[in-house]
Amino acid sequence: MVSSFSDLIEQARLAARSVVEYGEGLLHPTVRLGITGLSRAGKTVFITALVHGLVRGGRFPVFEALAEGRIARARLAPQPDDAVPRFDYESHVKALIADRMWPQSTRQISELRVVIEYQSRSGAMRELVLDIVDYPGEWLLDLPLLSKSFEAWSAETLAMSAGGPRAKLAAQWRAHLATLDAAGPADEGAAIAAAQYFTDYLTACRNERYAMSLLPPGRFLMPGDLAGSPALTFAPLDVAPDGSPPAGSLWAMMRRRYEAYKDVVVRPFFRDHFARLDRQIVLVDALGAFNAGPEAVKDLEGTFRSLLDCFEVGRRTFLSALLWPRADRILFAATKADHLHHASHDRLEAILRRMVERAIRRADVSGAAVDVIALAAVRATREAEVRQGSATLPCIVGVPASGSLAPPESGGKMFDGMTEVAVFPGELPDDPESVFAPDATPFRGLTAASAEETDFRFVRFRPPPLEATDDGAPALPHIRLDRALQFLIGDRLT
Ligand SMILES: Nc1nc2c(ncn2[C@@H]2O[C@H](COP(=O)(O)OP(=O)(O)O)[C@@H](O)[C@H]2O)c(=O)[nH]1
Ligand SMILES: [Mg+2]
Repeated sequence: MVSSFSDLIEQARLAARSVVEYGEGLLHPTVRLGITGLSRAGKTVFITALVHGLVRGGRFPVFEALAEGRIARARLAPQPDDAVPRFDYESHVKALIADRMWPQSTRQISELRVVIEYQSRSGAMRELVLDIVDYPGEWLLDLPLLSKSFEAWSAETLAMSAGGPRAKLAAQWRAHLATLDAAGPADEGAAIAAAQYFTDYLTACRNERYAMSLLPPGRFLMPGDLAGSPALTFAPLDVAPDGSPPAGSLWAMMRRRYEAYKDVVVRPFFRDHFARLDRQIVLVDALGAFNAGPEAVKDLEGTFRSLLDCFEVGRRTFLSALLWPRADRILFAATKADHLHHASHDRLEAILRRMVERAIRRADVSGAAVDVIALAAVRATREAEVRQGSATLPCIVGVPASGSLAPPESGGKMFDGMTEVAVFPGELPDDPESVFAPDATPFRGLTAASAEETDFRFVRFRPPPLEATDDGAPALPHIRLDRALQFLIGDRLT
């Protein structure tokens, strides 16, 4: 539904752009691939490994064009958008391969263009331009705000903060909220305090012990150059979902700023970035959620619903068939699967599939193919069976990064960054349903199994050395990265 003049203008801008891009796409077939996920989900590592594999020839048996020997060359090229930082591929590769360190984390959008020269199945030489866009998942999760009033968002945010582990984390903010008079006169001091308490609550939720994922507005956690601006100085109020504020009230002020947030942050992101994507991979640190326990798993499922809603928001807001739907493939990927024994990779995928299917049933994503995968863009571990008494445990072996704390059982010493350790990573349940069963024995997290097993949940393994591929070129080991690549661009290289 076109609801306002500004939406009309936006539509016109989008239409103009997509006509231009359509024309360019005819000359140079292009795929704009969005890589998103919450902070630390694994975006930088994923892009670095993917581009390295394309440019240097990784071991990608499931990626057909490469496996069939039809890719002549893949090279980096200057990106099309002048105002977007370039993805710093060279530094990230150096960190990963030369230093065997994980790349520095970044908290903003970046872009990289790869040109793939390939032979089509009919024998003709062709080029596919792959524009990779790395953007924070926190921005994506803001999109549903576009179709939500301040009052509706307030009610929803308050309801969510009332249950589970969130209730405790929200206590201070809610106590402050209870002192506010929404209909009373606007007060900058109250707005600043409320925004601060609210931000503290969101930050606490994001703590990896809880691994809560569903936390709009995203810029509250990564404000960038908007820190301190009115568009980021608001918070939910306890007001009627269908009410409207008296003039000059705190409520009116909060509502205006909420709308400003949408204008300054959410709409430009939608128009300049999201609406232009052809394909999308959403990286999720699902293991982080499994480690944190059932509440985080429930939260993760809510996140999938929100994510699918995001793809739906576009359709509802912008009707033109030329513009929407544009993203025709969406892949949800659980990252860091090398933290599990391979016996659990399929189980992880099954649980993910189950979550996403439940979400798809509610959101209408017709027009886009949706799939799920469990992968490790960089495989930092190998597998081993370790005897413990009469039993053998399926373990993973890797080098913990130096400094990361060894578990208390080993005397709390520090890892030296050189020595391998074998870890029993815990097992996911065979039956995905059992993760969601409300009664019976609910899933308690990966390492809740038994006491003699050590809590290695937060061990960070160092990146691995390169391994030689069949043709001798050294490549980064991975898990199912080639399958992701096949789903995302394989059909464009036939
Ligand atoms: N073992 C392993 N760890 C990973 C992998 N991908 C990411 N990580 C870990 O997750 C951290 C965050 O990854 P990064 O790509 O920077 O996340 P981003 O914030 O989404 O860009 C890294 O520093 C690594 O410790 C992977 O494939 N395997
Ligand atoms: Mg990053």
